[in-house]
Amino acid sequence: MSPESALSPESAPSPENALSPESAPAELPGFVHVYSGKVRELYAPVDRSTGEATQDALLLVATDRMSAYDFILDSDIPDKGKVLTQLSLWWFDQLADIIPNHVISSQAPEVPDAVAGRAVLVRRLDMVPVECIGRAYLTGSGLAEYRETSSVCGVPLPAGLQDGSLLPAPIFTPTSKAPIGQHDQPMTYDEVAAQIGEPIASRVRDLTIAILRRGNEIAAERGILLADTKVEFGLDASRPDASGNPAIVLADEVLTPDSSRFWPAASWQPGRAQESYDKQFVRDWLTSPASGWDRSSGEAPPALPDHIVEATRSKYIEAFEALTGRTFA
Ligand code: PZK
Repeated sequence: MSPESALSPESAPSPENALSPESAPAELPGFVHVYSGKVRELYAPVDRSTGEATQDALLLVATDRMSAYDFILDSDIPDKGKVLTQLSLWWFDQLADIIPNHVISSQAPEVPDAVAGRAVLVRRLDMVPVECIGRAYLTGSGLAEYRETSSVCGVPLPAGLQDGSLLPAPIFTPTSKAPIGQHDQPMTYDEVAAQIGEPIASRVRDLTIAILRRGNEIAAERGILLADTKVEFGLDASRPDASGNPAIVLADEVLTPDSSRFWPAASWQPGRAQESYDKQFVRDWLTSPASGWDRSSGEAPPALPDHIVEATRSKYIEAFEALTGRTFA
């Protein structure tokens, strides 16, 4: 994923193609479309008896769309939506002892056949209005901020860190949720606490770090580094915790290549841009003379040739299989 969009997959759609006909959401009988992200769609189930949208559930649908350099590409990556949905579901299970998640069902009959494998019916939560980002390695917007301030989101860091450096300990670097088309803004922990209150702020901070640590422990066994990740939390008032407060629930997708940076451990080398597990072929081709595309032109990139689409599809499947130890069916 492009360095600056990896952690904000729902932000900054290209104005050129955001409203193009091919990105119009599919009609799903029994559901009403409520929101389009860059690469995903959100629907609400229609209550059979009232004919109204239900208030307690949502259908999250992952498409095969791919973004690179802040553009949604014209070429879909076959099976990308399924691979990322199945990976996210696998991670929810790996994290279940750390935090409950929003999944109600990932199967029929709750999930319609038209989106089988790439959609999940989830509990509708009161979303925590902060992008919770954890970083184990320094890169992207975190690196840019460090070079200007020696800190990231108010967290001071030692001198001498480079692109890709392992941080002394994982850090919480939250951002505000920007309106679509704009980039999310860094926040300090104190700003988060002022916005959502200290008890919830400290819990989402600690949970974000715990998820990042667990993700890295598991990825390390498979030769993969997890540089950083964005997670989203919601509050479930229908599930009070021991103190009677709404439970904090893990929402959205988790630890996928669209929400996280995965690096092959074997080629990790601080001091340069790291190889991206999923997008390297796309980036290399788009920035090569073969594409005829000038990144600085502001124009939308061209469609990808079939061999780049196929190589990219293979990388997503390879990441799924390496991390989960399962075969992608
Ligand atoms: C929610 N998004 C982002 C995801 C999109 C956009 N469990 C929940 N309850 C209430 N709201 C959300 C969730 C979740 N997850 C998630 N926006 C709202 C998003 C997928 C597709 F278009």
